[in-house]
Amino acid sequence: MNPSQDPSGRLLLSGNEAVALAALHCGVALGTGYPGTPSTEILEAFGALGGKAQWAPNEKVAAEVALGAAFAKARVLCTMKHVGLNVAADVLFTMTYSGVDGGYVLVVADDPGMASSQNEQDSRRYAEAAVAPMFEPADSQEAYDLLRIAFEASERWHIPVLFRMTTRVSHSKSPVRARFALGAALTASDTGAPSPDFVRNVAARVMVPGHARPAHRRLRAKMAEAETWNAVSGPNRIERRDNALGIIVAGISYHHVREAAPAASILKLGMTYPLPMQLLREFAGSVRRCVVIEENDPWLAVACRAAGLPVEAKDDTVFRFGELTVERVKRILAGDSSAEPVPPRGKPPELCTGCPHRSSFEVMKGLDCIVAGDIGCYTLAALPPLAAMDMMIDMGAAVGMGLGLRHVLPREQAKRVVSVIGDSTFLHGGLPGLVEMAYNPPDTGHVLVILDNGTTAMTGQQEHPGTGRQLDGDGTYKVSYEDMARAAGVKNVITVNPIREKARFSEALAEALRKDELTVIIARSPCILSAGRIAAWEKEQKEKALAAAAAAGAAAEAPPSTGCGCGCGCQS
Ligand SMILES: Cc1ncc(C[n+]2csc(CCOP(=O)(O)OP(=O)(O)O)c2C)c(N)n1
Ligand code: SF4
Repeated sequence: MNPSQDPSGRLLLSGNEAVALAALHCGVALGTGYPGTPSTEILEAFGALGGKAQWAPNEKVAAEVALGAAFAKARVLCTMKHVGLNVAADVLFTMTYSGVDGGYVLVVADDPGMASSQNEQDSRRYAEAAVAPMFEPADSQEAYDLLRIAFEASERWHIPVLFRMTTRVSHSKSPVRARFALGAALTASDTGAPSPDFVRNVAARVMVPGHARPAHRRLRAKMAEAETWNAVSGPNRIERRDNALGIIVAGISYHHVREAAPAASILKLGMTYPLPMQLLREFAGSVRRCVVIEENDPWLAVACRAAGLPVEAKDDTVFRFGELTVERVKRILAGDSSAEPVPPRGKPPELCTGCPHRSSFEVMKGLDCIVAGDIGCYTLAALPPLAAMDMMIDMGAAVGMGLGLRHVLPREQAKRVVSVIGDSTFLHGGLPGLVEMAYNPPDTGHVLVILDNGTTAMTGQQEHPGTGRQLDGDGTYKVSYEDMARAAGVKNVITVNPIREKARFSEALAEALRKDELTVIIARSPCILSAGRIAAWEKEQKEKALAAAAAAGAAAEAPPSTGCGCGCGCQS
């Protein structure tokens, strides 16, 4: 992260960079998460700024690591994309009951329009369902400012809070005035972050029914307080202009509204759960026509109407889909739901030339496999010309879907079924599927292919537990897919290079499909975009190991550096 600065000292930052800088300036002790567009750069930038940032194997683990840190009174940041919150939902729904001791902000980045996602679910529904306060910035400055407010709210009500970004806010750059200079050395009194400390509180943290029942009541009481606070002191503002039209808005839609309807009065919300109902009521009653403008679901409009507010909403048959734009906001305000212009089709994405996934899918296509696939660069194998993947739903689903097909299909079809999953995706959500495969094996056996390209390529080549490197590139333990497959109970475990050993791969897969046994094939060859970086890192590690071994050997031969100098080993 190397932002430019204007003469007045403002930094040009993306929303994700602004969150990272704010986290540093709030004294966040730990940033954890799992990559996913549009959220990925937050942790990378936080690490680059000097924060302690680490990738977890999946979002649930990330949220749990963050929870442990927050139980120890630390300020903690957890990042993920919207579908990641599905994976972390189990811990989310109960950590709002338990509460936290330190500030806990879970940043969730939604993707209206699905620029790079499999659905356009709306995380505001999670705030309401899990009962977690939610903040929503409209641009980078707000992302920077609101993060501090979010930490303060988390510490005030001892509750994890959600911080909803959307693609446009995450990736657009706009000026930010920060509280501290870039690179400033900050103390705890600058950041306001408390020192980590563990204090036993079993009743609050062990969520057995006897503790969870009062915890639920406590949570609802906290929300009632939070709603009052939000209406009186929350990060919301009314911009009074013409009272003929008033617009209720949050997030990026605010900027579209300002351009589409410059004369309108606006209630701009920064905290969208719990909603400041009193403020909404006053605003709706102060304008002649009141319209809610929002991307994704009609969540805000439905909440306002349920409270009896006379607000208009967008036409959901048209504007529930995709991002809003200035043009679309003008159409909503004009009540124009006519067919929208269809944007020209861009060039479809494809696997890089020389990508190892190409060879792997050519092998599977050559054997007429029914492919239960997964999410990653390799999903592109579903598109022509390869057209070699039959299904993709969510991370880790390849294994379970393949097993389901095997259980019910007629034998001749079942014998063609292969589950295919990337290395990062396998560690994220595929491991329990591997265990299921050995626990409930189909009569025809099954074949699982793990595409080990040594990186999380799709989201920008992040590290994961199978690469042997941490987020900052430091070496760490590297898990073995071969050992995991054997430990789960799979008899046939084969490793091939899908490019250099393509014929062997094809023979091994054909043989595995013939047998009524369980087989895991690890197709190992680096992503070509990462190969140079990985090779350079491995070379550096080897050189370091050699140097360390040489130094250790020299030390063993040399007389001790302290002592009498006679070589006797005395330390006098
Ligand atoms: C629950 C969830 N979290 C994150 C993502 C974003 N995402 C899509 S695929 C992927 C991992 C891809 O890595 P890998 O399986 O190694 O395949 P590669 O892209 O390297 O081929 C990620 C993080 C997602 N779609 N769903
Ligand atoms: S980035 Fe890597 S894994 Fe993705 S298509 Fe290109 S070579 Fe293949």
